[in-house]
Parts: sequence; C-alpha cells; structure tokens
Amino acid sequence: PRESLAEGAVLLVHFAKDIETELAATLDKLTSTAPFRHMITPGGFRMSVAMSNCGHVGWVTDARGYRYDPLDPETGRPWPPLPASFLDLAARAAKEAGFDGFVPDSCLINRYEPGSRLSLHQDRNERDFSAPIVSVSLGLPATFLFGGAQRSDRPRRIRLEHGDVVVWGGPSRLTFHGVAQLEDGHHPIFGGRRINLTFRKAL
Ligand code: MD3
Ligand code: FE
Repeated sequence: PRESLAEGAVLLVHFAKDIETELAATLDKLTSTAPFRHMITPGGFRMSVAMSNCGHVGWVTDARGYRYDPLDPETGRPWPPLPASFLDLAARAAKEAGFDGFVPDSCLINRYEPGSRLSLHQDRNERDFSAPIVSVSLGLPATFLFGGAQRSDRPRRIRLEHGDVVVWGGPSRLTFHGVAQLEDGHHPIFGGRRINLTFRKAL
C-alpha cells in the first residue's frame, strides 16, 4: 500500500519488510567497520541520535560544520561501500514513487534509542535538490514531524513503522522535518531501537 503525504512525498507502507533479515545482517557488518558515534553539532551540542554512513561520502558534523566527507573521521578510512541490497531497495522505492534511475551515493544510518530525537531541520548539504531522498524505517516506531517550507510552519505528525519507506522529492525536498523523542519499546529484530536509513545523492 502507498499513501501520498504531500506533493512529491510518498509513503510505501512496509515496503522493506520482506528483506528485514538481510538488512539487519548487513547493518551489523557495516557498523562493525564504521561504528555508530554521537556527532557534535557546529554549535557544540552532542546529537542524541548515533550515526554511521556507507557510500562514496558520508554526512558528518563537527566543530567545522556540516558536510559530506569521503573519509570516516573516527577511523580515517573510507566509509564502507553501499551494499547491493541497499542500492536495490532505494532504487525500487524511488521508482515506485516516480523517480526512475535514482542512484544514491550516500546512506546515513541513524540509530535512535528511547529519548533520542532529531529537531526540525532541512536537508540542504546536497548539491542537487532534484534528486529525491529515500528513507527506510526499521525497528521501533517513531513519530515523524513533517513541516513546511518555513521553520515556523506547524508540523504534521506521521507515524513511521518498521519497514516503512518514504520517498521525498519534488516540492517536498526542502521541507522542514524532524523526529519526536523515541518512546520505549521492544522490537523482535532491532530490540529497543529505531534505525533509519537515509539514501541521498549528495554529489
Ligand atoms: C523530508 N532523518 O537524517 S528520514 C536526516 O528518521 C533525517 O532519521 C530522519 O531527517 C530520521 O536528515 C528522517 C526522512 C526524511 C529525510 C529527508 C527529508 C524526510 C525528509 C528531506 C526533505 C523532506
Ligand atoms: Fe533530514
């Protein structure tokens, strides 16, 4: 089932569920190579969401600012490559939403624990806003905050569950968004956590 959230934004309900075991195993491998870490914002705050990346470049933040970096600052090594199963999932989801030929070069892996949140922001560190962003939710459910073109626009609350995939493109690409504080819970595969994969064409 698919649900239109706004112009250019499509929710593909439970789209990734049939490959949950593959995704979980792949995530364990990736994050043993490039471990989750809590990054620091340019303003000096530690993010409550732990992050890692795979792909040609990874999204990082530190005292120098936000950027895409080909090297993991923690290890000094390149990020692990995007696994074929990830590329395939992102391309299939984008196609389903009308973005044929989507080839991401970066995947940000976000890990939420109870109490973790992501405040309202825009994704604007990418070079080409005509490419969509594909996001995959795994594990505990979350309340996604979907705002407007202005930070002051009151956000809608959208429940995102295990296996849900959202494609954000066109007029939705630069909307303000965030994630409400994660509630406690237990998921049979991911335990007391939520993982979000965000596929982007950064370069
Ligand atoms: C709507 N992550 O990493 S993914 C992020 O659940 C981020 O971890 C959230 O926002 C998470 O930057 C939400 C959904 C998402 C991603 C990008 C968007 C929604 C978006 C860009 C434009 C509009
Ligand atoms: Fe974002």
